[in-house]
Amino acid sequence: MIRAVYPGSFDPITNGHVYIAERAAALFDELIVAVLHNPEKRATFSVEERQMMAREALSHLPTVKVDAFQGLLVDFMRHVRSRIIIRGLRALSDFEYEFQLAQMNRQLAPEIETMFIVTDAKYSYLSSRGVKEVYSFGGPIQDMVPPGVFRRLRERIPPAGL
Ligand code: COD
Repeated sequence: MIRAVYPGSFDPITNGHVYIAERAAALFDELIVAVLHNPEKRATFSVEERQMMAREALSHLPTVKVDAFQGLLVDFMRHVRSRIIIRGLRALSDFEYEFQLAQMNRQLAPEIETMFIVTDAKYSYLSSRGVKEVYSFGGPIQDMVPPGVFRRLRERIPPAGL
């Protein structure tokens, strides 16, 4: 049984994240979407809300589980007995950050491999931060996020001119 982990902030999950989870779920027996709980960093949504939105958005994928982690990713990887980290790549600009993360994780845990999945062109501009910014200025984001995320964003951030 091969289990992979797709870690991230998912604040909130976007259609770009969903796409990567779908591609990874097709490759491995089980995929854990691992939501980072970082008490020192203020997120728009609590870790519970981020997990709930991810569970809803990925409910069509029976082999995908959603969990949360604190501290080092490699400790979580060992805890859930997985040796594959999945990350998504949108553009060359992602590469430097992702490369550093992968090298750091390899230094910490040489047995763990980071694998990258290239996004679909139609999601290459999508980020959680971008979605929140567009929404806060009244831009349409319905096609960028799952319906449950759209609903919760409306509750959290007053819609400006939507
Ligand atoms: N299309 C494709 N992929 C996408 C898209 C999109 N539109 N949007 C985002 N992604 C990819 C990102 O490139 C990333 O690979 C992944 O989805 C998750 O993205 P985010 O932004 O939600 O998550 P990040 O990048 O903030 O996650 C960072 C971690 C939580 C993985 C990292 O900070 C971490 O591991 N922290 C724990 C502490 C640790 O272990 N540190 C040591 C390593 S430095």
